[in-house]
Amino acid sequence: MHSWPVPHIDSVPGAPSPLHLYDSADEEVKKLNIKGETATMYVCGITPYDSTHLGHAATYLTFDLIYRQLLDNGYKVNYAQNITDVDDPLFERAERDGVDWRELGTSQINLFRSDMELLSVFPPQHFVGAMEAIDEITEMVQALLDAGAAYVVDDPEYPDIYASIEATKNFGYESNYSREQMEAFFAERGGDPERPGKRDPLDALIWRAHREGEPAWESPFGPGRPGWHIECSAIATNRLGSSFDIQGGGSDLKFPHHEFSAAHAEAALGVNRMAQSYVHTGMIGLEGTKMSKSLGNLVFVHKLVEAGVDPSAIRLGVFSGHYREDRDWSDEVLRTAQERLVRWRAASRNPGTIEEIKEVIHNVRIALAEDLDTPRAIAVLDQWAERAPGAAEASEEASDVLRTAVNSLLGVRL
Ligand code: 5CA
Ligand code: ZN
Repeated sequence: MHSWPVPHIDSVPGAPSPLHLYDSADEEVKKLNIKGETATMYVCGITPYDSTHLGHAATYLTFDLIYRQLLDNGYKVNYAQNITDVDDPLFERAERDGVDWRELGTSQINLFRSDMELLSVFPPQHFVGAMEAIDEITEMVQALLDAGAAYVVDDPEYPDIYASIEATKNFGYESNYSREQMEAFFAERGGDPERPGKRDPLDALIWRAHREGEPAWESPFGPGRPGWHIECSAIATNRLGSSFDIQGGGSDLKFPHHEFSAAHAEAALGVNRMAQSYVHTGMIGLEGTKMSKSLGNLVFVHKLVEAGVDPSAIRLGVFSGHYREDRDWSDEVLRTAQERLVRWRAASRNPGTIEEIKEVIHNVRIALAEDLDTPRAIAVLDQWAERAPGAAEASEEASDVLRTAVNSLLGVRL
């Protein structure tokens, strides 16, 4: 599927700082160890039944910062993202609104693309819908069956296929959750612990046999549609290889989704660890409650922009908190970001000497390289803006360098 245009950035003078990120599996901040000249990143994409809200935007903005850090460090980035364009929430919403679920998906994917473009988010080179990936998903289901890692439930009417939680020895390494936590999250987040015929209540669905009224695709094991986790295992590993650098998404995907995506891929492809780093963003809420489509407490990117909000202010608002913290979006967060943008823009017209600016950029880079410490990077720029105008005469070179750095590293246009 086509994605959206690549934002323009220029290279930033001075030395980059190697990127360190918190890995949920190893539970520590680690230096990314990239082999060769290309970093590989997969980020779980949207389920397109409602428009992009600030929560989704914050997650994709976080991985956009990672992308920009990798570019600054001289790497190419091979980036893949899925679209869960076949799933129950889509069918339910389409039914409720009396529209075709495919049309609903298409319209929301279009909105997502335009929101990402408005926010100057780097697009994935591989933007792949589940429907486009049916063949590769059925191949992986077959590989799991062949390896004895999956089984068909004993139900002649609905012969669904499940992957066994015992298929990989290190299952659980990604989330580090206890069995109790796994059971709670599995039931809460789309799992079916009560399904009769499963060997373990936590076994995950990888192929759902056709039900009346649901879309279905032919496969060697009968008509049906893919389970959720295997969609990401197949789309990621077929584009990035059986082991890649970063698997990303919101913290709500830590379990079961990322645990099973990794386990399915590892069992099917015979690797120990699908991703070097599992990176999770905190949940954005509104007045203390997680923003979610099912609750309807949403702030939409395109509505803010239509109301005249500068996308750079949205980025600054999101980056004013640390990406791993659950945090609220509010009018106050937005107002503070808008005021900051005005101050920075004024300061960038007379920013100080080129030496001062290089020091500021160095400190911004160091903050971002330490697990994307955006609050600290913003504080560095706030201090600079307070001091400027420092020089007696405006330096065009200093203005250019400062604007280039803020645009390239943070995606904020001054
Ligand atoms: N299609 C699946 C992933 S394969 C999915 O979770 N879709 S989603 O539309 O529900 O979410 C898209 C991305 O936004 C996911 O990475 C999810 O973790 C993230 N996300 C959802 N809600 C929030 C929120 N309130 N704050 C931050 N990130 C969020
Ligand atoms: Zn996913």
